[in-house]
Amino acid sequence: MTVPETAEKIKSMEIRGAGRIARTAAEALRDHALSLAAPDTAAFKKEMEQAAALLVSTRPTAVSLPNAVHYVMAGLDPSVNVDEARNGVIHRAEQFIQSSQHAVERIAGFGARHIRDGDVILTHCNSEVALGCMIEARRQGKEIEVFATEVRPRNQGHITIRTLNDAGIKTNFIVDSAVRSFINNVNLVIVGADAVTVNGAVVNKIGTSQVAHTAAEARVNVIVAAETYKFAPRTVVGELIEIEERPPNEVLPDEIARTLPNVTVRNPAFDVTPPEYIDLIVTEQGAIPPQMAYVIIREYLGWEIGEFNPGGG
Ligand code: RUB
Repeated sequence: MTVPETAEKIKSMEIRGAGRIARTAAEALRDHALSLAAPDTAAFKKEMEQAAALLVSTRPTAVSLPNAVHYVMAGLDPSVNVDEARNGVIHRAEQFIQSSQHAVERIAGFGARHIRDGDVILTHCNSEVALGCMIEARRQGKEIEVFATEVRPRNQGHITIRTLNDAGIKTNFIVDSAVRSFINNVNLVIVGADAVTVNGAVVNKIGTSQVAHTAAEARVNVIVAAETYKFAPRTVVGELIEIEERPPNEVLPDEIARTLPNVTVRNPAFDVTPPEYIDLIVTEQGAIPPQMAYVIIREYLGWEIGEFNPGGG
């Protein structure tokens, strides 16, 4: 798939979910590097940077995307010949894809440890790592049951219930607004993340903060499953995560909206759950309380407070 094709598929959400978006972007950069007929390293670098910028511009919230692109592009050494520069990019892209897949597997293992036999788990949206934890728990023989939300407006819950069904997990499908009605039937919430900030706030599908708030009120633990590349280094220097606002017609058909001139449809795709509502973030490096997010950013993404690098990811 070409870079513009990949960018279009990420934008239209044919490819979605923060981990998949990151791996697909790394693949697109690898394939672009392979096929580029650049006369020299400077021209190669320029073309690669344009491709990287196009990919990063597709969806603003999932930090895994700029983190992946930054990781891959760091393999491009401008001081070597064009073939060496090409190999550098290809190598880093392969490394990212492999370590991402490995991270997803490790998180499933770590997350499953926090799931007990008989647990009833609520999940929101469609997260491969959150689902990975549940599927691994089931594989270990734990009898679990899941409540999965619908996830308006894009219905990612439909993907979630198919995956759970196929894994043989007893599942209840509910509308988003039914979370509070069922929270007392549940004893654990597990969700994924698009971004984790330095103070341990989690950015995930719109509605996650309502779910977490409801869980906190009911004293139900909330676990977030997130690879380290979902942690946002630039929040260390005070940058905020941009919340993507998607087209109104995802929520209300244009033909109805047209008849309602006084109505504005707002469609933010993500929201921010404060660290107070989160008990644990499970990463491939182990489980941490949200307050330890800075350690992940420093140790695994190599960002120190005070080392502000304007060109970095
Ligand atoms: C997806 C979403 C997921 C996270 C984590 O939103 O909010 O919970 O991306 O997913 P969208 P994963 O459907 O708008 O991309 O664990 O698969 O990376």
